[in-house]
Amino acid sequence: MAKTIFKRIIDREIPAAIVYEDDEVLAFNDNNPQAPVHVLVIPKKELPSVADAGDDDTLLLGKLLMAVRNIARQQGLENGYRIVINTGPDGGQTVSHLHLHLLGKRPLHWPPG
Ligand code: DGP
Repeated sequence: MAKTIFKRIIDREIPAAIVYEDDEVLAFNDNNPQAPVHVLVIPKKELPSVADAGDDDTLLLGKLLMAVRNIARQQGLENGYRIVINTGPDGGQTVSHLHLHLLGKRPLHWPPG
């Protein structure tokens, strides 16, 4: 199966503006930002979506959320932010590698479209 664009970023085959990295998590700026801060936080593990997560991914999912918290602090989002996980076609997911959107530095409307 062909690599996703995010796997290619993990493998450093294409560039990205990386803001955080550890053994299991990578975070980089979205290339089509919807807010002044728009970071994508992904597992290095090739997990297509939350819908594909298994019980053995519980700790990883927690690490992704804690990475978002730390990056939000690093990015100065004291006034709040939004975390979005688009999942599947109806969820608007376009890249089949789990990713958390971290959006901030502007007021965000609700409900989303
Ligand atoms: P989603 O619709 O939830 O699957 O969001 C995918 C996001 O990925 C979208 O906001 C644009 C971003 N994106 C797609 N390709 C690239 C890329 O090559 N580099 C970066 N930095 N972001 C990408």
